[in-house]
Amino acid sequence: MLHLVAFLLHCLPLAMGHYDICKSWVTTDDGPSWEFYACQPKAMRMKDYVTVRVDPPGVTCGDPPERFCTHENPYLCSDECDASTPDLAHPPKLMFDKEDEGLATYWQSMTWSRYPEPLLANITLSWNKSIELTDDIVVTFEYGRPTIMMLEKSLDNGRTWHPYQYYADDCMEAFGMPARRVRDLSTTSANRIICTEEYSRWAGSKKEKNVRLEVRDRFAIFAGQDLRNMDNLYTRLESAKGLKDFFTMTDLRMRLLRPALGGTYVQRENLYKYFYAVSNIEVTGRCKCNLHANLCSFKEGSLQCECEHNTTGQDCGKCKKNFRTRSWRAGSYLPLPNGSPNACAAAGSVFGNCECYGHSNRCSYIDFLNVVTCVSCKHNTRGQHCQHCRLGFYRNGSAELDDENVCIECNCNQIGSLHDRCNETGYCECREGASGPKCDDCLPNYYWRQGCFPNVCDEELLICQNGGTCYQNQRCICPAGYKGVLCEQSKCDSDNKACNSASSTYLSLTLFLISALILQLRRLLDF
Ligand SMILES: *[C@@H]1O[C@H](CO)[C@@H](O)[C@H](O)[C@H]1NC(C)=O
Ligand SMILES: *[C@@H]1O[C@H](CO)[C@@H](O)[C@H](O)[C@H]1NC(C)=O
Ligand SMILES: *[C@@H]1O[C@H](CO)[C@@H](O)[C@H](O)[C@H]1NC(C)=O
Ligand SMILES: *[C@@H]1O[C@H](CO)[C@@H](O)[C@H](O)[C@H]1NC(C)=O
Ligand SMILES: *[C@@H]1O[C@H](CO)[C@@H](O)[C@H](O)[C@H]1NC(C)=O
Ligand SMILES: [Ca+2]
Repeated sequence: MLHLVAFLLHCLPLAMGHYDICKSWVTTDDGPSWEFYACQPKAMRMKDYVTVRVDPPGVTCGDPPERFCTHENPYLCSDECDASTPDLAHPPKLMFDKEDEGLATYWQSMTWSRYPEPLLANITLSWNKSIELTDDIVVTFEYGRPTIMMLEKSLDNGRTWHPYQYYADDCMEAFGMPARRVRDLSTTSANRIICTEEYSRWAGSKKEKNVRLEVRDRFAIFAGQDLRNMDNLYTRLESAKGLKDFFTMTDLRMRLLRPALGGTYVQRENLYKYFYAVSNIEVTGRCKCNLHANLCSFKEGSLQCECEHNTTGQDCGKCKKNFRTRSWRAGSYLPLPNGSPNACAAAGSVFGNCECYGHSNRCSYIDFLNVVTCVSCKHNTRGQHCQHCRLGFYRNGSAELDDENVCIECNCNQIGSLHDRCNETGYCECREGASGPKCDDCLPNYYWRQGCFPNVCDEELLICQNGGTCYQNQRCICPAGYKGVLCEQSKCDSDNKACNSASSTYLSLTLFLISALILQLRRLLDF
């Protein structure tokens, strides 16, 4: 019995208890029926489902075979890496295998023989599925931890990447960031991206092998040190902006930027002791199923949520066909303890048969028209069935009507276009002189300046005369002595007096002005 209690206590934080059933058959006064709850799959060892890629392609050791030594034994370089000999090869898959007690198997890079060129390697893990971390990521390095590395993650299968955590023996020097520890973060900074020095300092290659991304410590900010108050964590995950996403990813990339040095500087005469060796990457997490599934299975090489609540998709991210009366919503951890399933509803279950293509949660009966219509169409749609796009938006012809992004903003240039509307292919109606789909360009022989205006001058027909230069098609900058739109007029032409040079004109003009001024002053003083 005591054993069992100890076991349960041990498992509690990892399993995180609740939300493990999606529905149950209950008997009420009205008879038996299904009751639905928010639900999520159990945490798993995610390394079992990952595909890995190591870059650059030739960075794995052993091709050609290479000798290496260790920091503890720097001059006994008898170890060998040979990709063609199974016993001596160190391929990437050894970062994810099951290890017999005491016998580490590891991926290893080539040595830093090209010093001072940096020794760089990327290890990219891809799940082709959104997953949510439930425990620390732990990367185990044999022969010493890197002195500089960073983690990046992607939420969109590797299309875009974001920094996740920085690691260095000197954060300021390596990344220009002050060193921080997760333990010092507060409730408002729980999803801050930090640089830590805790896992990069030399402490002997056998003693300190692990580099962590601390998930538990971040959970503990809300749930307390032993993660007892999970209710508070779930409440925060639901309400704090960006917090859930912080623990979510589809891909993880480790960028190894400088290997263990075993001291303060690199010994050029023995570069065979500098390299990376990773024996294990532990990622504990669950499939992200938007609280609509409690099972996640590995099918055809990919993880896939087994969706309930009439949802579908890899992450249960949309409603099944014919269940789109309401727009799709993720389940919610709240209210505690069972959450809200936010299930998709069958067409016809609300107000007869009013289809809203998933853009509205509500239908309303309009008495005098005797019609049922969708209320507050979202996603920039409008119409009785939310089947049209709002003004200023156009329909994406290749998207289904129930796609959240079916209406695309016209984005007409406010100055260049006549109005906000555009045609079915997104073309706006342009004012005179403007062109381009959004009317943000000018036709030839027009220039842009808060709208399109006909060129005043150019290099072809409207050439500035008498050595004038054309300024941005807007005006001619005339040399002294000439004026007119194209500098075509000599200033002397209009004077009756013959003027010899421009400067004499200016001089006489200046003299005239000064005398006029003196005259004015005199009048004022006399007054
Ligand atoms: C590692 O990935 C980054 C992008 O995240 C890229 O800029 C860099 O060149 C890659 N390094 C190597 C060694 O492939
Ligand atoms: C990723 O998962 C999707 C959905 O399960 C699947 O259709 C696709 O083939 C997978 N892609 C790869 C590269 O495995
Ligand atoms: C999903 O649809 C089925 C079939 O119509 C129905 O029996 C079930 O109750 C629905 N589930 C939810 C959560 O609405
Ligand atoms: C239109 O929808 C299709 C299918 O969903 C999508 O691939 C495409 O990117 C969309 N086009 C635009 C301009 O958003
Ligand atoms: C939209 O306008 C552009 C430019 O005037 C035109 O080429 C295109 O054919 C129009 N598309 C439709 C569907 O009318
Ligand atoms: Ca291993």
